[in-house]
Amino acid sequence: MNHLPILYSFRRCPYAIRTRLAVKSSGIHVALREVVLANKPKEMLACSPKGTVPVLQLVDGTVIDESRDIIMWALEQSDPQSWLPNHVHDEKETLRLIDCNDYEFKLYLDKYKYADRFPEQSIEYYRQQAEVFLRQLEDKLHNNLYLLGNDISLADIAIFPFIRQFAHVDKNWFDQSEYKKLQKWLAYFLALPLFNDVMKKYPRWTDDQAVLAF
Ligand SMILES: N[C@@H](CCC(=O)N[C@@H](CS)C(=O)NCC(=O)O)C(=O)O
Repeated sequence: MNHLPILYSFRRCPYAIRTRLAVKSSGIHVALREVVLANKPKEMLACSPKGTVPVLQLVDGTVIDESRDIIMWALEQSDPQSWLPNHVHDEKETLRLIDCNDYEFKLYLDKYKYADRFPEQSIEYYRQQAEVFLRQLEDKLHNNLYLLGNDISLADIAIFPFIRQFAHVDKNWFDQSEYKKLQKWLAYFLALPLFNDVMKKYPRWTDDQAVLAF
């Protein structure tokens, strides 16, 4: 019998990072199970056969296996930092930005990161395609400190782990790029205690391990 919901996670996965940020911010306790993607635990695959992290299994057996749904599950119960949008306009813009991140930017990010596996185009081409999104974000940050205004919101939290991944592909290129506001925005999130908290290293979960309350 589990007393806590179980969160299957992988430390460096940007979908898992944004989910851990929301869960941590909500103050809801879960049992963390750190997964190795090349060797996923059968318990995780039994509850979510599609095999992506993050996966949340609630105490009543309900499974939530999309990062956005887990984020909403957490923040709708408790949102002490007011990340959820509270106007229809902000809600639409949040969704638009996260869709753009997840369904367009992420495709080019993967090709940029693993350009040798996609020889149809050059690494520069993939980076330029990804830059379309960077430019959008940079424009938003010209008027505001954060993507939706002068307060941190779900859009920032859901997107910065992906920009972090992009920046790490070629740190020198990113640091010298024209995206000055975005560089500062990213640096701010990387220095947040909450981010460092959710990036702590945990050993790979095995079924004889004591519960790691997160
Ligand atoms: N739409 C999913 C995407 C999650 C996803 O793709 N996670 C990657 C890791 S970053 C994964 O688990 N990939 C499966 C694998 O590499 O085997 C979500 O938002 O939760």
